[in-house]
Amino acid sequence: MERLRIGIIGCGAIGKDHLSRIRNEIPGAVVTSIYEINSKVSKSLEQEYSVQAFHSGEELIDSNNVDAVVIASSDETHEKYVLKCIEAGKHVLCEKPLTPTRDGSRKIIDAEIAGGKKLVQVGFMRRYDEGYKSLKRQIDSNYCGAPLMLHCSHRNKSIPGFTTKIAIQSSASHELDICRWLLNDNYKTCEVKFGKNSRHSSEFLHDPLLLVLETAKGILVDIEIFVNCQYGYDINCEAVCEDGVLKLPVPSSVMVKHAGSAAGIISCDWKERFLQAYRDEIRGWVSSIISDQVNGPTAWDGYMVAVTTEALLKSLETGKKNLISDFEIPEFYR
Ligand code: ISE
Repeated sequence: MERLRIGIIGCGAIGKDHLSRIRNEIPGAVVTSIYEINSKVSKSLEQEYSVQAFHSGEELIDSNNVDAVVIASSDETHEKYVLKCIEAGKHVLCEKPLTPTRDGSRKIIDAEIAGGKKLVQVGFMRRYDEGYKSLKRQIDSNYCGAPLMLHCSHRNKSIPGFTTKIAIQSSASHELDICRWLLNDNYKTCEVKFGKNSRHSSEFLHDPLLLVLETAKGILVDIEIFVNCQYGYDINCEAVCEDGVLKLPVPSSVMVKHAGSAAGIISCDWKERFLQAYRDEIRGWVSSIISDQVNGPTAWDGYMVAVTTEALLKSLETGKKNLISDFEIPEFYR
């Protein structure tokens, strides 16, 4: 194969970043095709990047000029496009969450298993972040003893229009995946708690939320989701272990001492905070396809997050702690 020919479905937000990233930073790949529902955006990208703009995601997937597909369209469209890629036998990198529902992700893993070949990678890019990678190395080394608890917080400056359900399906999906990966464990129970709402929340949004989960090994994980925290994009993770504590490194910035204050800068943009992770994710995905493999987070990982999300949404409805089942990994994904 000369250069891997990639088609991107959904070029509104992160999809457009993937487009310029592949063009400027990945010599082994080229974006040949896009499908973007907004025709104005589609037209301008077609010209700017000299790509072919399709009228539907399905046509793009079927095109002979596309070897592999990136899906960055709205969450509820992921299922149909991923299933179509599996049917077409094409590798696909699907943004998180794999699907907003458990059933949708189940259909994907069933289809992938039936097809007999791993083709799906899920865009849980934090697994490529240097900070999370070194945190995992420390946990795995057992230097501080076994992990007992994880305290996490996920704060966005402000996301207009978010509901509690979307905050759990979209924002929390990163946390659910990364904690499971860090601990090499599955969740057994989960609960959603909320108390006083921020004055910046709306009638459809409890903000902040607290998710409390227990893993099969008995490790407690608490996750604060605060989507209108006002001050920046702030991601924290602390592992409390038997003999010490491990903290996710925060991105460093210049300390500015001026006019009676000393302050560092905190980014407000999640794409910027995880820039290196996104780069390495795309690079890793492209090179794994060249060797016809999936080395990153699989459809099974996406399914595990969807299962947990559904259990959290049930807890939100009932106010009770919920049991999580179905975490026996099929042989195909081992
Ligand atoms: C968004 O989709 C992301 O991926 C961000 O990392 C997350 O912080 C944000 O809450 C999501 O909506």
